[in-house]
Amino acid sequence: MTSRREFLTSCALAGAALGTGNAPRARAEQPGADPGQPLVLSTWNFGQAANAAAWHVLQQSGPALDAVEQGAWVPESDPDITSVGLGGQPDRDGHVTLDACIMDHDGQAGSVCFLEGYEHPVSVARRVMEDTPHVMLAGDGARQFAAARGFPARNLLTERARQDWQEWRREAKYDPRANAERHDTLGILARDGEGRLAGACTTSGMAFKLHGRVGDSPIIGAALFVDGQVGCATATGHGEFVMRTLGSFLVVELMRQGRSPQQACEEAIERIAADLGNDPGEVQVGYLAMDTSGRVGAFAVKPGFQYALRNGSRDLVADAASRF
Ligand code: SD4
Repeated sequence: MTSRREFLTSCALAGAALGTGNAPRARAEQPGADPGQPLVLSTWNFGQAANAAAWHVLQQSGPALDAVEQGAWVPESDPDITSVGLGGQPDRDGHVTLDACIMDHDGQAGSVCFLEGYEHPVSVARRVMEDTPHVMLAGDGARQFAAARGFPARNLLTERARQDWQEWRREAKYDPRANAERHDTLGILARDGEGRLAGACTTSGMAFKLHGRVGDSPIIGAALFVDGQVGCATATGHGEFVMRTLGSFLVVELMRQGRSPQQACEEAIERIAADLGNDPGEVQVGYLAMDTSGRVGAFAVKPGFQYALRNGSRDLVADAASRF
């Protein structure tokens, strides 16, 4: 007996092989960096500003870990980006709750989830990584930790986000919004001049989510994974689909087995697409990856996913190819 998943997987792979049906729209390798040169990649077009901050660190021979943290600060502090940090849209009950993580080239990782009232969750995550024997702190514990480490508390709910929330409440239906059209999570990956990799991910998550909902962004292996000997990957979009397939870990493991970053991103998206049939509907997931030699991959469930790349000669925003 063939399961639905096996059936969809075999149809999708047959379609891709024949170049018919829902075959990926493009399979070109993405531009990368010259061997040995620094490189920074970020999700979405707002990642270009994050890349600029990260690039500043890399240009001064700073470590990739500092670069991704500094890059993540940019959307975290930007009140006009309504899906990260200050200005992020609140949950169903009006709370801005943040998820973030950071990972280093040697496998060290730190994470916070369901954190309220601190503008830079990525830095709180870094302190979890560097100052504690733990990987992840949640909710009130994360908040107490941030306070104890001297991070300044701040109300992150801007007037614009509050108005959006009130408008949503007036519609009187409970329908968490995945805010893909609002250019969601920042995932940022960097390689420094020493060849060290690092990554970070930061978000306010799905708009108007259930209070307490945690997405993929703080989950090591879901929205971020770094292996200094292989490569690194990050994810954006509908976190539940990324969490169920542990997408970034999958991308890095596929690179370990010999896939290029592009092939690895496509195969990880295929795991998700196999369960979507012919129509992804509202579902969007984008993966972004680089390997230790500076090759880059990017692929999404459907059109619209952009990523930003910065290296010595390029500073660009590109459209990722997609499965549908
Ligand atoms: C999450 N991937 O929390 C993040 C951001 C998001 O629609 O919700 N995007 O799932």
